[in-house]
Amino acid sequence: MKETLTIALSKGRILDETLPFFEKANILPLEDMKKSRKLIFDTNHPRIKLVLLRATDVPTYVEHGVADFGVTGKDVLMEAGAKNLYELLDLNISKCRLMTAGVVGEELPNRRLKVASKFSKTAKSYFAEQGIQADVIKLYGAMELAPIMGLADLIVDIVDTGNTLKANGLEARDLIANISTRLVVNKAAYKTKYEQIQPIIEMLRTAVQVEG
Ligand code: PRT
Ligand code: MG
Repeated sequence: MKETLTIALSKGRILDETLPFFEKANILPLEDMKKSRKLIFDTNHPRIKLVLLRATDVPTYVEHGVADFGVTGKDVLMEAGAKNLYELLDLNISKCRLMTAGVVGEELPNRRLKVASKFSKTAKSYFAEQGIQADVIKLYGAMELAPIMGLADLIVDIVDTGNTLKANGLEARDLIANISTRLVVNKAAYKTKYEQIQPIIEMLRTAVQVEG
């Protein structure tokens, strides 16, 4: 018997680029996901449902197998450290960079560094790999404030144009990772529902824009 497959999408900025992407792959929600207040959507495929989650919750739903697939940023996946899923495709959308940043022209102090970030686990392992002693302070937003207010010497944040950093007197320093949106699948579902899952992967694969 064929089962329903559930794909968890990330709300917000990623959704804006995910919807045209899914359209190209011919997976179409039956309602406007950006206007509706619903969280579960039927699609033009009777056995494919879409659910709308906060980006950081997508790995959790996929790891627990309540969503078969998930679409979220590499930054979110790195921070979640999720092990019960496979990363299948780079959708090549919502591209940005995860970087360290500090106050323009300011040298780093000669002591253990203070680093503020929403990506606290990623930041910790990055500085450990670099052999740099650092205490990481977890924040939930407005990271740009931390160096200005003296809470931290550096932040770890997402940079696209660099305008946000610049507007706050900060500059990007080191690249931690290039980020884009990924398609992930629950490990068990990948095995048990393989025949149903494979055609969906193919539909999405054909929609991936390869940049020349
Ligand atoms: O905002 P909220 O806390 O509710 O959720 P969220 O931040 O998780 O969601 P959302 O909708 O902001 O989407 C975030 C995801 O989009 C990230 O996980 C990335 O994978 C991806 N992405 C791509 C970005 C950016 N580009 C981006 N520029 N996420 C955030 N930014 C922010 C960044 O945090 C900084 O404030 O934009 C600012 C930097 O942009 P520039 O152009 O000024 O450098
Ligand atoms: Mg945001």
